[in-house]
Amino acid sequence: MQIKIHRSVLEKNENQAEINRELFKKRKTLAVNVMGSPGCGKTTLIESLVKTLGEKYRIGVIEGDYAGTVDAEKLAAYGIPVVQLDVSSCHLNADFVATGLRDMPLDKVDILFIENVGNLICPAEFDIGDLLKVVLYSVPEGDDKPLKYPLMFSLADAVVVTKADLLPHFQFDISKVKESIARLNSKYQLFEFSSKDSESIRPIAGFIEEEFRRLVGGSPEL
Ligand SMILES: Nc1nc2c(ncn2[C@@H]2O[C@H](COP(=O)(O)OP(=O)(O)OP(=O)(O)O)[C@@H](O)[C@H]2O)c(=O)[nH]1
Ligand SMILES: [Mg+2]
Repeated sequence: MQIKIHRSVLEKNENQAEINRELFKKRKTLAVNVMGSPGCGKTTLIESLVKTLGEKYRIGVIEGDYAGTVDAEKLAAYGIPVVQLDVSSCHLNADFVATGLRDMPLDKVDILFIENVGNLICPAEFDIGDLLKVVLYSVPEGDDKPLKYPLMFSLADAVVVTKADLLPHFQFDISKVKESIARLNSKYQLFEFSSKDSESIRPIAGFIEEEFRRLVGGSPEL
């Protein structure tokens, strides 16, 4: 009798994700998976973090995009290493990230932001081996999204409510959002961010610094 075993796509992905995670730990690079729907403000937040953390930490970016290099070009303008991945799919996977890492000088990068493809479903299902998951959620999307996309919100280490300057113009109840996420996730932290308020990046940058110390240890090697 012959038994054929097919490994699932997700199992194969898990294995590569663990390899990526070990590499990040070994190189002392905090890999941050930045997820959220299209246009929620992922690139804007990364840009703001590059400006805030860039003097103290060596930052790199992997840009996963379905098409185009607009975001990669915007971030490369800061003189940091940027690798573009043309994903042709609705999410990054661990294999693809591993391919991108071949062009990323990890031993010279303290914090690696990985901008996932804009989507609230698939990126949650495919572990890429990151050490930290930051989920962005913009005010115009409405306050019911944790109920509709629970997996994404259940995995988040931090949820950033973006475009907070638009709160007066939309029906968006922050306390309702907090309650919905708390039912899914007991460890997450919530932040509000607006690109119009330069101070709003500080608590988020502080959180990333704390996680850098906790997860990869020590201080940056600048
Ligand atoms: N009012 C307001 N607009 C914002 C804010 N953050 C981002 N935007 C705008 O929202 C649009 C999308 O921002 P991006 O940062 O490109 O969003 P993204 O999530 O990277 O988009 P994709 O990569 O296409 O999924 C741009 O026009 C930004 O200027 C904010 O805090 N307030
Ligand atoms: Mg973007």
